[in-house]
Amino acid sequence: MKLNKEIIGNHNADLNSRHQTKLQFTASEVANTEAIIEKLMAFQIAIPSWALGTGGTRFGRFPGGGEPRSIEEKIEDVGLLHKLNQSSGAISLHIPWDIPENYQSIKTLAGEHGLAFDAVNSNTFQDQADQKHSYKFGSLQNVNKAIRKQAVDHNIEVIKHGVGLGSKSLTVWLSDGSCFPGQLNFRKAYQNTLESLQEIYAALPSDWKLFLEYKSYEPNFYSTTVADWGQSLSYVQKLGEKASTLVDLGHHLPNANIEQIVALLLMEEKLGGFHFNDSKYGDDDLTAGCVKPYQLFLIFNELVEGMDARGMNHAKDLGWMIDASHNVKDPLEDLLQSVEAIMLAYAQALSVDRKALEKAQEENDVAKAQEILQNAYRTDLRALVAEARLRTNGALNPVELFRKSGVRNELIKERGAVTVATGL
Ligand code: PSV
Ligand code: MN
Ligand code: MN
Repeated sequence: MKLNKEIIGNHNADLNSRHQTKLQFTASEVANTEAIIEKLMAFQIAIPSWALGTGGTRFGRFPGGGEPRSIEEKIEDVGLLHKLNQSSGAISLHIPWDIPENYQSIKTLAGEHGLAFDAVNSNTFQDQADQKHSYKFGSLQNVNKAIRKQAVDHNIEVIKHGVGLGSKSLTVWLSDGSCFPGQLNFRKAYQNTLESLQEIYAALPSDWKLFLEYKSYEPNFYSTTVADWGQSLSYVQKLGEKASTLVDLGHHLPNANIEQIVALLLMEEKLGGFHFNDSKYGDDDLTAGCVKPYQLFLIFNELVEGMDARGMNHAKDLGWMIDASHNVKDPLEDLLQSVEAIMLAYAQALSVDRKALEKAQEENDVAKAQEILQNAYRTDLRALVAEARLRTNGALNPVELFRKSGVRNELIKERGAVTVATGL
């Protein structure tokens, strides 16, 4: 047992008096602290199985020690995160980086850690050793029907794994596109992709959802067949009710107004969920909120505004997931930091005085509207996020406890000093 209630309890007892002072101050500054804490307590963010190892880039990879070598060890790692923050209660698998074999025992193990299975992800952007056809020129868009069929069959296989584990959604990200002008007939590529997606959609169980991720470029650098939110929306509207768009924060062209995209997708009832991460340049997959925390807050501001208006539940109605990985930090510390940043942005958005904001907007009082948002963003709400953890038996300071309790060393002893988790 790497972390138990006693260790967490002692850590909290040590930090509690300082925490209470901060909490009281925050409560004196913010009107609705209890309501915010309650929402935070219910909030869960799924952890991708591929973020549990050091990510690497195409230039090199520097694996850390004690990385998980199997699905079981990945579940154990997410279980550790969840014990620390009580907000990471789901894991998202990527097939075939993960190949679940015995559904029952994997489900039992996840249950012991209090984890559910979030969206399953298909992979038609790499060739696998046992694969008949190559995806070099695309998968669902491919000019060759046999290749399209292979990619469709793979997605159906992924759905079957998800059904075995109790997952309720499939996320499709395609690297399909072209590298040079003239390589692709755009309309044919669109049509082939649509027909392939329709076949996958037809295989979805009735209570499942399909999320279609978009990305403006990479690995194809001239065109991408699902390049932006408008293109994703055009596919999912044709697919039907169970299909919606997934917003990965790193998949936009520079300076895109992501919060406006979020508002429009919500309005169209086609916002399926998120891959949270942050970036300076492109799809950098950095820790959520590490470069542009104000943007993260503005995105949550639209979510709170748009979802509350239609009675949606933030904890249940959208797929919230992290999609970040990197070369230089302990992946578990990084994930704890991402979850914290997301919770904080959510708390800040919940603290916005909506009535006052609406009034300022109706009166075209630009400076006032800006003041309201900036005031919410600049008020330190970290004590509320910590309090939500305290009330759910998580740790007041997860990163500090992770370090102090020597969890990584225990993992290294158990799994080895050089281990490579499966993933990109
Ligand atoms: C592609 O860049 C992506 O964001 C998709 O979500 C993939 O499934 C994931 O990264 C793989 O790392
Ligand atoms: Mn993603
Ligand atoms: Mn990405």
